[in-house]
Amino acid sequence: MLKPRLNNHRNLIDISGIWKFKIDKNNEGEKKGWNEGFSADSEIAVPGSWNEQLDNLDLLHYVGKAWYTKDIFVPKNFKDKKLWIRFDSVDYHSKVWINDRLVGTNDFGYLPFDFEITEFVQCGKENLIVLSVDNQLSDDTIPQGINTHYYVDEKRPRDETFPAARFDFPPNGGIHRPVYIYTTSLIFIEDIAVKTKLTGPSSSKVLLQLNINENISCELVVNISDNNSIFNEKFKYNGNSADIEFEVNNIDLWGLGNPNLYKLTVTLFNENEEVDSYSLQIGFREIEVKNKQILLNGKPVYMQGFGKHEDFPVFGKGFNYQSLVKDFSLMKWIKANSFRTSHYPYAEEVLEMADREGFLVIDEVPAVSLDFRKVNGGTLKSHKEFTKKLIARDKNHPSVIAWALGNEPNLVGNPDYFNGEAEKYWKEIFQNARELDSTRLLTVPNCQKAGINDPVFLFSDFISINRYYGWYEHPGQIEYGVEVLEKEMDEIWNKYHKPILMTEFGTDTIAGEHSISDQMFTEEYQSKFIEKYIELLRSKDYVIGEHVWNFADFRTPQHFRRVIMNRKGVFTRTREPKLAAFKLKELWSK
Ligand code: BDP
Repeated sequence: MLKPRLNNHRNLIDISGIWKFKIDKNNEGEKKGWNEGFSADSEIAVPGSWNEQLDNLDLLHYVGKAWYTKDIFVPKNFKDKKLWIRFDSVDYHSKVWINDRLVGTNDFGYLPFDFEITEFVQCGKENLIVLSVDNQLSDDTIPQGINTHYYVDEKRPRDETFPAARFDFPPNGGIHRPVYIYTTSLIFIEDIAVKTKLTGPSSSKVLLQLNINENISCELVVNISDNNSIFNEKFKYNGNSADIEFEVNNIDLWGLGNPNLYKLTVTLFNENEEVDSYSLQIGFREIEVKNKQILLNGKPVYMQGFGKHEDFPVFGKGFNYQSLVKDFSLMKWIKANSFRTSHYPYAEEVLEMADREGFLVIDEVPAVSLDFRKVNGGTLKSHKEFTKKLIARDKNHPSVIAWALGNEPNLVGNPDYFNGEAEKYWKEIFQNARELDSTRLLTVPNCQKAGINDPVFLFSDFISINRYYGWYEHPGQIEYGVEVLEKEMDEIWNKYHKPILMTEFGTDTIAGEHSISDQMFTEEYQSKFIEKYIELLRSKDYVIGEHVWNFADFRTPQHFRRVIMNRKGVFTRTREPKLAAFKLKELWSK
């Protein structure tokens, strides 16, 4: 489904705000009929994680079930339309009832889901919405979950975190992005996919793939404009999907520093009556890998930027416009030109801003630290489905240049990872993604424990590596770490002949700690580590970019390795700069 928008044919109400909330530690809500309504423990802000809002309920580390409810007034004039509810993301599993009737379930966090609710709501009245949410992950969810007893079975009790997680960020729960009620006409445009292919320095082929909700014969008007209309034509078609191809001329390409965008509007006519229209921003650009380089519109680009997280005090993983604006403003200040949505899809508003500001984005499927001892048919199925949903949501963003189909598989360093099964798995995951989108690049950031024989390298368009020599390995020895890294990078290049992006490198740094000697955790150590790594990366012509880990400090599950947060941020969690921020600004301004 397309992102809901307000126009002459579509209504839209944002029903975020204050909802009622109840914890369901014993998973008894459904048995007790909470879907019919319940007496709440508390109120809660939506969007937002439940973890940092409700200290009186002690939810900071809570994993399990919780319930949300709200009475929503649906106006009379929504009658005679199709009505929908949309959650931009709920983490993780959720189930939705309206007026005590089950509307649907969703098992994919970090991504939007819509349910048609025309038959469920009463217009001109209050309607009771109830939602149950469960943030317990399992072997076959993406990302995979873990239970504390696994650590014992796996004989790695010292890895145990609380809450248990296979990754280095907390498995927060809640309604993390806005919730909408919206309408469409009875006949409406379900989806628009825009594919462009440059045919010259200022011309492009355009392939529009449209889905209409019904099999009809009708007319479509396609308009593309900036200030002036550059294309306007009528097309006739039959059925419920249409492929329309045409060429546009005199266009300005989308690129770094000049993110030219155009407004595409599709208007749908049925029996000469206008029944729907939808507009979205598009850009014309081309991305490819050639020999040692990555080319944007035929010219080499070097990526400088960050791996990030959606994480902010109190909001947790909840979307908020303030940190969206703040993070882009800091990225512009520091002269970053790109980032990775580590380790999951970010809010669509982030990609829209990247489109407008001209940032390159590597958009990540949350298959983070897949443990192949626990990978099963269900994991593969969820992974493919997740990829499909992500591409369906983000396919029209010019800023998205690549899909990261996971991050650091085999972080546990299991030797069986190399027995051929994982290779088969990744082959299928990459093939699936290529069939869904042949216009973007594919990669999976690799960890040191999977090493240079990681099967993800075989299928990637460019190689992504996360390395911490001088931190986890060879602690305190930056120069030696850089030597080890250089050897390994040369080896990777010689083996695969694919350009390399450094997707993670960094050191935990406590803002305010200083030292004249190389001393881990100080601001000077982080700054020097980053400088030395960048010096090496820039000396290699097969390196296509550097993404520092991380943009900002972020909360983690509890473990003796972490003092509340992962402190590898160049900015603190509240976005104050550390010394390294100034170093990066200097290096990235060159
Ligand atoms: C890598 C992971 C990332 C971690 C980081 C670290 O990709 O999620 O936060 O290392 O340890 O393993 O700081």
